[in-house]
Amino acid sequence: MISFYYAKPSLFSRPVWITLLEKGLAFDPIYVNMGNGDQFTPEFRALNPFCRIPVLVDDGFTVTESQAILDYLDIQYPQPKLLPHSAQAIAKVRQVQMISMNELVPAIGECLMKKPDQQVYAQHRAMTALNIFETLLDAPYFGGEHLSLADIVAGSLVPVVCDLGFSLDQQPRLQTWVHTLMDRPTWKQTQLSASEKERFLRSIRALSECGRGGDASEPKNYSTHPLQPILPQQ
Ligand SMILES: N[C@@H](CCC(=O)N[C@@H](CS)C(=O)NCC(=O)O)C(=O)O
Repeated sequence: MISFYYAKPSLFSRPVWITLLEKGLAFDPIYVNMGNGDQFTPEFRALNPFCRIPVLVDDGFTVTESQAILDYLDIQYPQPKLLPHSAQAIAKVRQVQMISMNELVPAIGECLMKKPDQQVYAQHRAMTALNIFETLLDAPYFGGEHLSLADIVAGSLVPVVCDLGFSLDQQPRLQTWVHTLMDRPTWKQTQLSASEKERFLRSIRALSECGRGGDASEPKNYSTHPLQPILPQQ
């Protein structure tokens, strides 16, 4: 049996969640309430000493790091295959995954935190990623006819970028692609509700105002943090 340790919202958990659903796998979702500090318990630390989600445990085998989990799932459970075979196609999927994780995730974080000195670079970073995606897209998906890990990873982030006020008017193919993904049952099932989204944004704003956040390596203990009640609950 697969155990999936996740949170909602979590930009890193959602691609794993979508992948489990796209493959039709049975799994046990274990919610890690980061507002309560669940990630710091000895039990969770034993799974991931970095105290981060997502974590996947499959029949006693533990994998951390979202992108490693995606590779594991696609090789261990190849139906439907989400990684292509040719060198060029794999390079393209990886390029989209890496740009998503290395450029879009920090850009989203910087835009959310609204630190004045970071805004111009964050916006430039996000726009550059969107423009590259527009040129790489081979409709309907990055890999043409078939959904791939590129769509799952970028498709968990680009809608967030749109929520932050970025327009896709200059990226028409990407705009159609976002609509195509949002229509898939797996995107609908893993989408934040309006109230979850609002709570998330409030918690980020509050963290920003009290000068915390922005550095995921900073040791935190949310269990004693005064903002804990407004962090998302499940
Ligand atoms: N590189 C990791 C990043 C995971 C990560 O940073 N997860 C965040 C939640 S989205 C986390 O667990 N943070 C714990 C904390 O802030 O205490 C991955 O891709 O899985």
